[in-house]
Amino acid sequence: MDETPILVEKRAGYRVVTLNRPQRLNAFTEAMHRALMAALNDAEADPECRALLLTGAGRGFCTGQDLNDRLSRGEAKPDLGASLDAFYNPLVRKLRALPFPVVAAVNGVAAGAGANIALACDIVLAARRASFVQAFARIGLVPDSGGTWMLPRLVGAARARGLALLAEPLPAEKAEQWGLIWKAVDDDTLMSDADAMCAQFAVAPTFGLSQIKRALDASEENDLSAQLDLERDLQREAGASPDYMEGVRAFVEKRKPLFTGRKGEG
Ligand code: T3D
Repeated sequence: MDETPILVEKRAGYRVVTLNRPQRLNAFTEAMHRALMAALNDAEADPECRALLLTGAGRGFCTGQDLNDRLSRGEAKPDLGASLDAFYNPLVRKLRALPFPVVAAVNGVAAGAGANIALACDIVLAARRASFVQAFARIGLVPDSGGTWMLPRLVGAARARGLALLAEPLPAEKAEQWGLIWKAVDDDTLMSDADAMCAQFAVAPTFGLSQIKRALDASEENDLSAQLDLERDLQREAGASPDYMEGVRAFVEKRKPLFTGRKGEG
């Protein structure tokens, strides 16, 4: 079952990365963590890769840590802090820092760290059959992989507390209504919708989009004055990119822009 825990497909300008342990609803083992991080590093190093689509094989997206894995290896008292340091935290940091948009296509249940890894992606599309479960409280744990940081910011304090303490599944449509995700879509159009979005990103001004990611992430900590300074710095760099000039020329010439995605010289 674990021979290829991660599948990678290269498409024109983007990659599809599939969590591939469907019999366990794509729960994480160490091998899957290592393969996923390798796939993300590989995508980052490829200048042709301008977006990434993350999804799950089978009927689930991802159910977080594989709860059988350590028991079956006889690990009675694992250090979960060490596990977060080694695997989950670097994964969330990497997803946030990738210099192109990451789209999560949540095809089914997303539970525990699986839910929060989806939420760490830039855009979350979810099939109507999907749900998001902060399953941690059911087994005496704390929402991790950024859950306690993202939930209150996305849905507000009251709903964050309810989701974390009650650990009830939140259906995709309600997740959209609450602002937890971008959109709930029909089950059978999820992948074509996510593909279309990545194809759009694959011809977008990628460097500019990476600056947007940086600005929005920094805004979580900055006051307005610091954010204005950051916007100035990022805008200076974006304005020096060839894609900015191409965008302006295309607008004036009433044609479609042809973006390189690159930062440009200097
Ligand atoms: O440990 C650390 O390193 C620290 C980090 C922790 C991060 C975490 O993610 S902790 C939270 C771990 N995840 C969970 O607690 C969720 C466990 N899963 C569930 O509660 C349920 O599977 C769901 C509510 C998500 C879905 O329920 P349902 O009824 O749709 O499916 P199911 O029958 O429970 O699951 C189908 C199979 O997948 C089943 O196996 P079986 O009986 O057919 O052989 C089930 O055991 C397996 N499975 C699902 N999730 C996991 C899993 N096996 C191992 N680990 C899982 N997380």
